[in-house]
Amino acid sequence: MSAATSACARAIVATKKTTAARRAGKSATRATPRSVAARAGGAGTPFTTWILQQEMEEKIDGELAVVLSSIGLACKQIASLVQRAGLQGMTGLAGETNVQGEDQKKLDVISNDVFCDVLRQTGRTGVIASEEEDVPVAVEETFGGNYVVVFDPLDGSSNIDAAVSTGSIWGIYESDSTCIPDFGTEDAAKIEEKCVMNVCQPGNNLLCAGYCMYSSSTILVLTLGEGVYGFTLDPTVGEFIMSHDNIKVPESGKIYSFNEGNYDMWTPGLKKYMDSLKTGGAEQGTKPYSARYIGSLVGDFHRTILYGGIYGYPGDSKNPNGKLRLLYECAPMSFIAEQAGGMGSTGKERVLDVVPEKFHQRVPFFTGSKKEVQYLESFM
Ligand code: FDP
Repeated sequence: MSAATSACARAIVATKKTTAARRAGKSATRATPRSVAARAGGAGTPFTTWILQQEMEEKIDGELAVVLSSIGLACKQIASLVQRAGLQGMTGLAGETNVQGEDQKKLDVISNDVFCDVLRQTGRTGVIASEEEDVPVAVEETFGGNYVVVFDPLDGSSNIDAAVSTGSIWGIYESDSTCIPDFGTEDAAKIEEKCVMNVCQPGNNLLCAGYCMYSSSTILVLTLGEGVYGFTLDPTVGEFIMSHDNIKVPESGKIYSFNEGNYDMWTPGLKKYMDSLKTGGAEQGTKPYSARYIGSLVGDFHRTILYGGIYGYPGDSKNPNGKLRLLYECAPMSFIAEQAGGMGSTGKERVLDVVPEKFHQRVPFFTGSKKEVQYLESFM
């Protein structure tokens, strides 16, 4: 590790501390003035109004407000593309594979362009990092703010051709000033190194995490570290409207969502856990759990936080770290799950505590109701 890189690494740990302190300070010291309480949004509040309210209440700054509204715009554009995909020849493969060796669908590529374009155009993002890109990219046109945005523009895309639910997932971090690329003096390799350092932050540093589900409704769910809010797209006015005020995941729930086709490759402990669900789980002798698996993380996660239960993508003998990516899938979903009163775990530790070693790192992932995730952990 070069001297500059270690400086970045140290700076990022410092960022983590200041972010946590800021969060703690905010909730400890900020009283809610009466005028703010009167303005505070609930069900029926448009997303753009809600963002402005968060800014007025100093939960976010103006730069982050711009980034959030641009993500809302990207989600609307992708929702529209997903809906018309079958009619406009946007189903099927793009003919390329991404750095992880996965075949890219046409809509993967188009959705990635949509996300990258809106984020660049805000001028408030310093680094953007996508599942579909080999490495994180520095944004040259930054003129304010320097947020780091990690995203999976279209998750669950193997479902697209059958018109089954898909979604976008994102996480937003603060960048550290010592890791901001200098286009005037630094070469491409140095800039790339700084971008990777900026992106490889633990989920504990997340300022915002969210997803948008493209299904029978288009639903955008996010957290800024103080509760979880859901907004449903009203197609008649083209605006997300708050439909889920302060989502809380039930403490337990008898639904499990795993790709059980991998059973034979699982560890004996995990197999034992899975078998136990069929005879009542923690309360043996009671009714068996129900299996629900779409194979689209956003859809499966959304159902899990609303109905309770557990979603899991474990490691197995072929892929010890499972399939899901830490930075733009597991960490954002864990932040949301925790903010809703649930958990996000690798089976052995809290996902938000995992410090990424590389950009496309995978981790085993279990999330949902607290009691269900704790019960799973007791087998691991
Ligand atoms: P996809 O490959 O279709 O993009 O993250 C990838 C993901 O979907 C998740 O959305 C989904 O939960 C999982 O993979 C499904 O994987 P399996 O087909 O192995 O179950």
